[in-house]
Amino acid sequence: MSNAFETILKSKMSEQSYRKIEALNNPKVMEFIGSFAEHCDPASIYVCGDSEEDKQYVRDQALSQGEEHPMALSKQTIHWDGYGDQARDKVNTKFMVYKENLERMKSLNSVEYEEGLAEIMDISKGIMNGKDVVVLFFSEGPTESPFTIPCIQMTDSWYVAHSEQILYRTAYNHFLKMPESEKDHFYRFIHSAGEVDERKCTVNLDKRRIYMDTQNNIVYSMNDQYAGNSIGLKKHSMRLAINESGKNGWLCEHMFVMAAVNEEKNRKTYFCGAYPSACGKTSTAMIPGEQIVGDDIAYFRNINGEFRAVNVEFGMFGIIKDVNAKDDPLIFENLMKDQEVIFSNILKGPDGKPYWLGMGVEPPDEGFNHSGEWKKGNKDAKGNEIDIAHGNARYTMRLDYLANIDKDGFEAKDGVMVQGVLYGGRDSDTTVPVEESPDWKDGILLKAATLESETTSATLGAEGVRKPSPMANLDFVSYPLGEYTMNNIKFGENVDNTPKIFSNNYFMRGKDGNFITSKLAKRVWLHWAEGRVHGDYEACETPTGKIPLYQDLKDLFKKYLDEDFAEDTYTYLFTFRCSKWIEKIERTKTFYVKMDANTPKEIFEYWDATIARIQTAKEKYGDLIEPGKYQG
Ligand code: OXD
Ligand code: MN
Repeated sequence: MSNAFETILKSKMSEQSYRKIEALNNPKVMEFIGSFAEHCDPASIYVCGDSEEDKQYVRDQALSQGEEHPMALSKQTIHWDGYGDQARDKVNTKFMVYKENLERMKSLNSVEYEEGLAEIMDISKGIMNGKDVVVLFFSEGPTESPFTIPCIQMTDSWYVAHSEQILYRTAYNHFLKMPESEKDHFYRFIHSAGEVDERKCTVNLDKRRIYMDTQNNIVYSMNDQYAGNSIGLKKHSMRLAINESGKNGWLCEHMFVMAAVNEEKNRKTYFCGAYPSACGKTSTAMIPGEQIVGDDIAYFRNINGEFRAVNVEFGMFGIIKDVNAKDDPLIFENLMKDQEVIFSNILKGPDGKPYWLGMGVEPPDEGFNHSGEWKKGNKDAKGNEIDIAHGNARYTMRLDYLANIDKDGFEAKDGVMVQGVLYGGRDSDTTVPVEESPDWKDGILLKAATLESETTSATLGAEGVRKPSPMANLDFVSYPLGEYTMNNIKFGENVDNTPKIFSNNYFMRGKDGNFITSKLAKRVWLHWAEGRVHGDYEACETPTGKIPLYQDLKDLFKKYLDEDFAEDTYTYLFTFRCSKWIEKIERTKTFYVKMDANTPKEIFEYWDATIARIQTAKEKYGDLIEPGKYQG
């Protein structure tokens, strides 16, 4: 195939690499790689296939180029992002929007298309100068399946390439087999860490930009390394998929996929769940005794009338803080084994071992961490003492190392059939630990759209502020929130087997300010939901849904935790708090108004009708309605 970029690509590629892209016979691939080879001007370009040798080459480069460092265990490595590049940069992550779409997109962080393109092209001009670059082919979801979205990543960071090889399925062969009619449809990600210092960390953080072109499915990420900013396949691709799914009647959600296992009844029930950062998402997906399919991103499709889901990813990029032998034994045990793990932004001790916050192990007083050479008591430029590790430090690891992986669900090309969807927020005084929604639409508008949380160290900025988090997906929704909310309603209503929706709240506090149940109680709430899916339990009504009966929870606490669950604890936890709920819905309404996000009138009418119903209930039963008292 002769092409306009042949000369430049041949000058930067080995013959073998050039042959690999030529074999794809795809002008759009050639154009993508060729045009950025010209514009960003790397020293060399390596094209990765799916082979084990290619994977090994990437790992070796990540070490030899100094972006990763060896640990005491031979297969583990560590990477540090720059001190100011430890979380997603929300301010500089923008949608590039054509003029005619600017009005519709005004509630999202956007830049006019030509202006954004000019800025990012200016920043990226020659940015890869002197660097060795790698091109990789991946698939979101299983390859060659109804869910597959093929993707290409071009990056000058071998840490980014290595991370993606752990986190996603490689898909060079998928690209090779693409039929002519599909050759145009893939996502493109161009990334550069930009100029790096002697620690191989990005220098020009003031020029950090993540610009997303959802109209042409391309994302430009410049001058960053933190994976949430740099890895195309993760949150950038998610925004492209949310946009595409919104137009084509499927969904991309910020959700885990898991199986609740009921051994007594010999059944497996698939749940998906969305929880804002630090609200129990991973720990729910990892409940001991259940099985995990994925921990972060799910695609939903209507396949022959069935609500089916896949985990988009192959690995996990998990928050490591508080992972310890007691609270997260399955993950902890894997982080202690000699198998492929990339640690990021934790401490490498003088013994070459990893140390992090909440590890449950006494850390050394010195070593290397995200600040460089570290000693206990070291302060940063602002005078703040530097901890042994960052609160948003991570581990990158294959999911199938986990003993609790649901192998069938993980590999299934048609995904798994979902029967329950969980939405969990963090709230100390309003929502009950588990409540079933009367139907799908109620679930989206009262459980999903009303989700709230507190900010955590996963994003830049202040911690501990209460904030709205509709569907736990706000950072990634790439078209107006009101339209997205309607699409969620439509998707569930259009399948034959609409799942039940449940809310979760693990953070209700008692009168003394302490949490009421142990972390393990999640298993009980999940198994009540599992039983409800199969019609095993009766429930009592509240103005917003259905809650468990005391006796069923008492039995479940005994069965799963061998604990006695007291009736007064049940009454306290499951009391319906009228004023608190009205305030919560009012906050949601205010937020949707503030977002000015094409929210249909019927959504506001629904919330007003719910508030009126709660108000009537309050007049009839009082502000606090104990379980069993409400009769509609
Ligand atoms: C993540 C995030 O890292 O949502 O998954 O920030
Ligand atoms: Mn996430």
